[in-house]
Amino acid sequence: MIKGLVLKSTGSWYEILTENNERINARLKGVLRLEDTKDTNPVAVGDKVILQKEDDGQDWMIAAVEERENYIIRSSPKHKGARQVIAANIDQCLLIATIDAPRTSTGFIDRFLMATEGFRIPVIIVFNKQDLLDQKGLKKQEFTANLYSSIGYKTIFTSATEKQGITELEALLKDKTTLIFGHSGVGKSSLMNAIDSNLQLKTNTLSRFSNRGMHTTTFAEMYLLENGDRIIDTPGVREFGHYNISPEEVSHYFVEMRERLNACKFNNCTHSYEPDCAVKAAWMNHEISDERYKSYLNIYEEIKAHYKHWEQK
Ligand SMILES: Nc1nc2c(ncn2[C@@H]2O[C@H](COP(=O)(O)OP(=O)(O)OP(=O)(O)O)[C@@H](O)[C@H]2O)c(=O)[nH]1
Ligand SMILES: [Mg+2]
Ligand SMILES: [Zn+2]
Repeated sequence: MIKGLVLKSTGSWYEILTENNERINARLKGVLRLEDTKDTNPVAVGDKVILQKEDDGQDWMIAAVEERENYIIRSSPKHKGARQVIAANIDQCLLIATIDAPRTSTGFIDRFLMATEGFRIPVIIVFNKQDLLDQKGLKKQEFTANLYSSIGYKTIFTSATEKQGITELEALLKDKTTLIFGHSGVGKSSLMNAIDSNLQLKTNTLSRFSNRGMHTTTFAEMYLLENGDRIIDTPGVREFGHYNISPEEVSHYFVEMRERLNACKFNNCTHSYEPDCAVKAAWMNHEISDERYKSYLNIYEEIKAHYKHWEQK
């Protein structure tokens, strides 16, 4: 038996880097496949696994998955409780956001941040495709970046095509395992290519992102850069849901709310109609932005409606 690190998962087989530095393909042992789990994928990129030879003595299979330090999970609005583990054991995330082509909404950013806040995984918000912005777009970019830098998230500005901000981005990856995430077409693979030209990842060949349904990257995959840094490229997602979080818990995943929760009069405060609410008071004092407070209420209502819907079934 040897240990390995999952570099890629296609659902039916896994690409693994073994402790002997060999790249092998392995399948999942039957019992793991059948295990009672809500996850659509029991093994994800970044997982540390134990490998064993199949009965034929030839092929490898994954016999066990080591406990995860952390993971990014996304749940499906269609199937109650079905969850997809995007990656495990990561040091930080780059959330690639674009103001235009395609537009990344603050609601999408907030939902992604909820996925990382549970484990306190650091997130850097990267505003890519700067080169496409006019004065108005640049203003909007600055405003949006401010919403997040003011609550402690690092923000940087890049252009993969014009090679702007790439050195800064590269420095942030040093000695880390970084997950790169965002809508399809924001330039995730392009940024990785700009950082390391040896990668030559497939990118959308259209000069300007137009087709919303297009996904150029189809599976999450970890790449080992020459300098030892690791980056996980992921396929773009359209939506990000959290249906495993109860409505009352939502504010625990908003950093600027989390630190104020103890000051609310009621410990199950939903920060909407209750008296003596520290979150609402902070919002009224402009210490919490309109955008984030509104976003909180939207997500709270969405999750509440979802819970009701399933309770009635
Ligand atoms: N103008 C401009 N175009 C960019 C920039 N970064 C990427 N693009 C273009 O945007 C398109 C999409 O880039 P990709 O790197 O394939 O996007 P992706 O995020 O990997 O998309 P998926 O793999 O589908 O999730 C390509 O045509 C890139 O050339 C940028 O900074 N500026
Ligand atoms: Mg891609
Ligand atoms: Zn409150």
